Amino acid sequence: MGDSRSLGGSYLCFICVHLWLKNMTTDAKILSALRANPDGVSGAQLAEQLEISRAAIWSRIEELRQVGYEIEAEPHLGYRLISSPDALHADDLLARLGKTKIIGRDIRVFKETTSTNDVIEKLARDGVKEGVVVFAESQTKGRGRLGRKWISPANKGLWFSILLRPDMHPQETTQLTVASATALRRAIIAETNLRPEIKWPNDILIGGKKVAGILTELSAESDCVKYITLGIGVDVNVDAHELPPEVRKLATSLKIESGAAICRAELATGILRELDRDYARICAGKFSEVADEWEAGCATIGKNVTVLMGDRKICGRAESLDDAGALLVRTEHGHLERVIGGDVTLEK
Ligand code: BT5
Repeated sequence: MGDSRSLGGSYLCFICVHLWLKNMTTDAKILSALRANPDGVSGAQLAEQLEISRAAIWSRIEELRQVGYEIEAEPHLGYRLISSPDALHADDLLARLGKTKIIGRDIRVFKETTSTNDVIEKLARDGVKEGVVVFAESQTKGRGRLGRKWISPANKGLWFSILLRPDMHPQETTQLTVASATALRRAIIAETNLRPEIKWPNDILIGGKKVAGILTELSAESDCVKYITLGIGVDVNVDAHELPPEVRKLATSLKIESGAAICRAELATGILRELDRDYARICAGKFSEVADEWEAGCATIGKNVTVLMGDRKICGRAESLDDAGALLVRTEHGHLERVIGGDVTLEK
């Protein structure tokens, strides 16, 4: 009984991997095979695995070299990946990401867009399935909340958006911002030796300065979410001089904090993997698990805060999150206020 269950499991797993490989482009499959075989893989093996001719493999390898992949070819060892370019490539991101449930099963990279959230909105209206991720090397109209500007220096950060179609009420969507913050924090910790903190609802801070922001935009009909555009900006290799002075005071980057440039593709796929995990937890009704982790990594809980919501101002102590991801603030008069948006300032 035990045996047949586990056989069934591995068979299903084999089908999943097979489908995942089938959906990959030839370049993604080649990069995936090169990464899996750091000592080299022969043209014949690649040709057999990918079911195309050796000449076709050679011509794809040439094209990968043209876009900056350093691939060595040795008569006995075959092809070996020596280095990858810093530029983001959809095929490479797919190959590095491996299999995920939803997030990242379709990845698109643009050299420049207005805002990656705009591109996702168009894809959403065209009926594209959830999970598609759009990266841009630069944005001409990157935006934050309430029409604020998001500075996106070219080739230096991760500026990307994800299309989600969760089965949830519009009031619950703060859960997704909370989940994104926990996923971002985990991925940054895994990729660097830094200790980022979360500031409710959408900031990741290092040493009190902002290193990443999240913009969750919602399209809803009556009581139902049609789709969510989850936009994430991470200052990866941004140098201080690339930010305008007013932003420089409040912002930092992973490179500034760690003193070394970070591989953007590795960080990007780390974030997508973590997001996929947290999105699955939320869809399975396990938001409380995510919320516990969020509270453990959060700079807001237990602090005295001032919250500005339009022209309303709430002062008090941030106590916890509720089931929908709203922040519960105990005011100086002892009332518990439920905060679902606005700007939070941490008081010293
Ligand atoms: C945010 O808004 O923090 C959400 C940022 C989301 C950006 C991503 S990039 C991909 C996707 N496409 C988009 O167009 N947007 C998303 P908010 O909490 O309103 O913070 C905005 C404020 O952060 C600005 O007013 C500046 O003070 C500051 N800021 C702007 N650019 C920054 C940067 N690169 N790094 C850190 N802080 C920045």
